[in-house]
Amino acid sequence: MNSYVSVALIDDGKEISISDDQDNRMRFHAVWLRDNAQDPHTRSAVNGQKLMTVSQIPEDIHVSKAVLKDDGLEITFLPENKVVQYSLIWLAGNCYDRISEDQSSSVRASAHMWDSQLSSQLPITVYEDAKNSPKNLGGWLAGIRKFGVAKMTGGEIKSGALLNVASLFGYVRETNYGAWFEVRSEINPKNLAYTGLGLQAHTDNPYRDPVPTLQILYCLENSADGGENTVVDGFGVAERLKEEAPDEFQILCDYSARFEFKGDDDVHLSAIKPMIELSPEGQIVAIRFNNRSCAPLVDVPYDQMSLYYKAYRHFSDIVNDPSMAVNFKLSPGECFIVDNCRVLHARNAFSGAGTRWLQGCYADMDGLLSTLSVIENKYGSMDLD
Ligand code: NM2
Ligand code: OGA
Ligand code: ZN
Repeated sequence: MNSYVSVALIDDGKEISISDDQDNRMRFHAVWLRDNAQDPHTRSAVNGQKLMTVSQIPEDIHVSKAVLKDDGLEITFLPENKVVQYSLIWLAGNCYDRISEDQSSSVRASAHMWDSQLSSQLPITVYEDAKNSPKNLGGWLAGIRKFGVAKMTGGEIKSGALLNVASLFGYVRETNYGAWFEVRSEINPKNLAYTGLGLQAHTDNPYRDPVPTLQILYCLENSADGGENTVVDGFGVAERLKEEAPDEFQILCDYSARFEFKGDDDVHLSAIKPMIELSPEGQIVAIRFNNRSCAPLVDVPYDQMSLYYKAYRHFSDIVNDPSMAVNFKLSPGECFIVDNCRVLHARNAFSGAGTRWLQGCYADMDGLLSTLSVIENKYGSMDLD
């Protein structure tokens, strides 16, 4: 840790500056410090939740005194005349006084992009191992955080067994398709997934807001000809589009597409969202791509429509590029999970004498990341590198 040697008030105590022996400084605003006080009147000692609202902070809040003590900082706030202790490690860990943001990557910090080379390193574990070992589970979940996809083998070959996978890390998201759904060829299919047709790589349910952020597809039988699965890193596709044609990348971010599903008489879902969604910081946060569920695009201005379609086709061509794809054929008792805001999944058409029967369910990333965080707080980082 740096050793901090001096603290100074700026602008009559509306800000402070803490300096180390190398003359590096961290500045903080009085209102930020007051809002982030850790004392039991500001935050519950029982659950860590904040007890006060921002309106309760005096508008003229300022620091009247700031004193370095061992590895802490003691601040006196006026007009409250309130004394609060801060740990310097905590302040350094939460410092927002940076010269410039690291713009090196435009995707989520935890995401490592991949292409077909991931085949040999796809995160994979055995159900019983993940169930019995928090570290094994943690490693698998960290793989999902990093690559947005993982496989699991050794599950029970039994209807509903996919729910055991979901409960390793979180909660199923029930939808109009049920808590889980049968993915097999049906006579009057309410969704093209319930046929033997091939499905271009896609994200599920872009017609839903919010979209399910995870999907599990679990194999019970796979003896038909075909029916192999493919996964593609949608962030990687978007990044490649950005490199190959920045204006095309931008137009898929700038205008909303429309997605819709009404294959069932009592369901009419629709959402107006871009195919590439960026955060306010310009990082890719979600991809929505599903040819079967695109509604007429009416939010793109007339004079931009040609470019939009050029970009949409280019994105689709990259999605279809075999150099981006990881392929596998699931066996009974095996499943894969995808980050449905990032990784696209496809299947080849299937037919013939055998049977193909998968079950699927949705779940959410918040629960998965929470479980992973709890494991990491106990055992340390689960990232391999
Ligand atoms: N199913 C499998 O998003 C989609 O419509 C893909 C979803 C029907 C739940 C298929
Ligand atoms: C789906 C889907 C793939 C498969 O159900 O959403 O994409 O392997 N299915 O059947
Ligand atoms: Zn799907």
